[in-house]
Amino acid sequence: MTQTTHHAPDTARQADPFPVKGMDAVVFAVGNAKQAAHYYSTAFGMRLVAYSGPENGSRETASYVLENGSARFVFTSVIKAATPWGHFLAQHVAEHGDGVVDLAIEVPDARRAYDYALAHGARSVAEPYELKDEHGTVVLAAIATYGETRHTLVERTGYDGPYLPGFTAAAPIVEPPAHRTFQAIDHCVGNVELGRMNEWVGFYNKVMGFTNMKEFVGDDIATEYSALMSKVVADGTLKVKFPINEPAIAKKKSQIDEYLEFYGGAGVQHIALNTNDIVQTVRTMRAAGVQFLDTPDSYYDTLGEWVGDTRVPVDTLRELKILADRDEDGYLLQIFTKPVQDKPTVFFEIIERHGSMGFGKGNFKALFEAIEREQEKRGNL
Ligand code: TYF
Ligand code: FE
Repeated sequence: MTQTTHHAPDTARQADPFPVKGMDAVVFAVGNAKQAAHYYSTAFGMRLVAYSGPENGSRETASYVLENGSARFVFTSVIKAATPWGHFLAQHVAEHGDGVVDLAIEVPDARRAYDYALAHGARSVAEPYELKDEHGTVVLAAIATYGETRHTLVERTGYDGPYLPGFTAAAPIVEPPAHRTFQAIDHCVGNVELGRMNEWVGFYNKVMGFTNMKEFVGDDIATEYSALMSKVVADGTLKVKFPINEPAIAKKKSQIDEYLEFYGGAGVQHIALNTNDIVQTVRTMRAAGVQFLDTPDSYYDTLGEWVGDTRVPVDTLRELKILADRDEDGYLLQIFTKPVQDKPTVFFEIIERHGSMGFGKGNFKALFEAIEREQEKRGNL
């Protein structure tokens, strides 16, 4: 297994063949976008900012745009399919349940990014096109990634509307919580089929010039307890980070196999969200009814010995079931929701970083055991 550093020198950054500004949006196709918008407002503390639907000229789909800091989620559902896009969304929901159709990336030049991607082996799903209104012009193009997921490349330089031309500004559904629950997308994780992780890592290496971060789960850890293998690719500035998981043949049925079975193939597994105050965030979200994975008390009995001092006392971590991990660069605090739909597929992570750019490797054992307890409850282990 190879290991490459993620600290790109400045000269390499200037020569970045595929510059990105960051994640533009995570776009979900769901059965009921109106209710999803309500859940992400009331339970996740996001703010509705834009809408597109029959009232403003979109007869086929309804889309709700929610934000929290720089994190943007779009929830789309089909009202009455009429075009190939509407039929695709309807089929996506029928086949996969509620899930992510698009990990949209903001780029300085969408045509250039698209041309580079295609020249390096990407499959096109939408040639560059422009959307215009009184707020300006947005250039978009899209390429396929794992499963039925795509990356739309979004160039919004000079555009000052609420999301995209065709959307109108919308007021929050409820008053957002006094404490901001999270403010950015940290990473977006994909689950791919057995034996295909390296192929998809290679895809991001070639098509986007992304490099491998040092954290990975290899077959050593996989057979011991995780039942999955994982590698992380990121752009040179670490603004966009995509871990890729595949199932491993281990003692137990992999959580990745469970996902692939119920999702109906490869797709987005979890979205991690940055917070500056995980304690307040978890209190707010728990009070609003969000369910998080449980962690046994035994984890906290020994935590202080190896993780050292963190901003949050161990007793508070124990009370809220927050995990902690430390590496040579610092530490992180993290927690995982249970799946947010009836299928055991998409879930979320809340993460507070203090120096560490890792993914919680020290927690993999406790985390994967917690996931397996849930798998067992579902009869899928
Ligand atoms: O993104 C990560 O790598 C961590 C750990 O099924 C992780 O959040 C990896 C696989 C998984 C759940 C969490
Ligand atoms: Fe994660």
